[in-house]
Amino acid sequence: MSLRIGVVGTGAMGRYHVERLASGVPDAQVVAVSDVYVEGAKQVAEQVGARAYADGHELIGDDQVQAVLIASPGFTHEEFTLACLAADKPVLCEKPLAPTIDACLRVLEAEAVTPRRLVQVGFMRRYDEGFRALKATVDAGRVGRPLLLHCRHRNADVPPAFTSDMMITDSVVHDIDVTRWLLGQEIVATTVFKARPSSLAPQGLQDPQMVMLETAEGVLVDVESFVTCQYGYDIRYELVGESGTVALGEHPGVQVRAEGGHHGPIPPDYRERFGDAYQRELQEWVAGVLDGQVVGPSTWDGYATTAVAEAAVESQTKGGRVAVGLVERPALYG
Ligand code: ISE
Repeated sequence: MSLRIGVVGTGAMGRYHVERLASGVPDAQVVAVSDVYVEGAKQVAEQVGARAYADGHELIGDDQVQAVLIASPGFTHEEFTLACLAADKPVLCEKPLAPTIDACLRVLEAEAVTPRRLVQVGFMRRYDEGFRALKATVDAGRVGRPLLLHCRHRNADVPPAFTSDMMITDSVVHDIDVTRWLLGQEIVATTVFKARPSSLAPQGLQDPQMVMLETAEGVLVDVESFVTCQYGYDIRYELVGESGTVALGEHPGVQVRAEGGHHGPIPPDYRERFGDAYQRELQEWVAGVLDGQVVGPSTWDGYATTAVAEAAVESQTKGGRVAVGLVERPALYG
């Protein structure tokens, strides 16, 4: 039996997911796509034999659609996720769950009163083999009790409209999610420091920034966000425990020593670096939904991450340490 999926949004991420569903998830069938730019939706629909809609709500209401993937712009996520909940359809929503705490809380409140989870948020790093190995190492106690976590998050470049707050709400959100997932703790405070801006960054972009996170049990986390590093997409982590360290991403791929030098590949962007993770995310989501369960990153994770990101943006604009307060965790989220 295959899962009939509707994809809302056929911009870059929507197309990417449609291609991956069509080529790498045999148990999935994309039966409908939608986009406000309906010509774009029609092109994608033709490639996979799906129906095209201009309105995501019509797609969600289509009886043929059993589950929905939302890849439209972040500010539309709340309304489409709420519509999926009202229609009792499982949904994989690209990050962020929603751009504001209030919007996330509305989704949380709508889902928390239902008997089972329907919403999964697209934090795909949790599906990356390297990140899973990192977590397995920490969980097995091989480096002792975690004390510090160093995260480096560098992009070669960003689109012209990219702003300093988006460095947190679009990029660092992944590191916020990984921190909570890896350590199994909430983040209670954040402070953002600004380095002198790179002369290669667009005028007005505060790049790079250091985002400090403090967890409930006192682990200190530093996230370097550098979105115009020029040389490639570079994600590196090091967790420092009481009796050892565990690192990720220092030397990805094949390393060559030749011609008096030492060379290794650097992926150009996140789609290449996390291609396998996106694929696995889709495969596991489809398998889970067919099995009647949604177990990936939850609405609670989406809410907690946005709450930390909002606090970090406040620290970025006003300066100083900003505490993060969360509502009580509903029973549905364990
Ligand atoms: C992008 O939106 C992503 O989701 C990537 O994973 C992240 O690394 C990048 O910085 C974001 O712009």
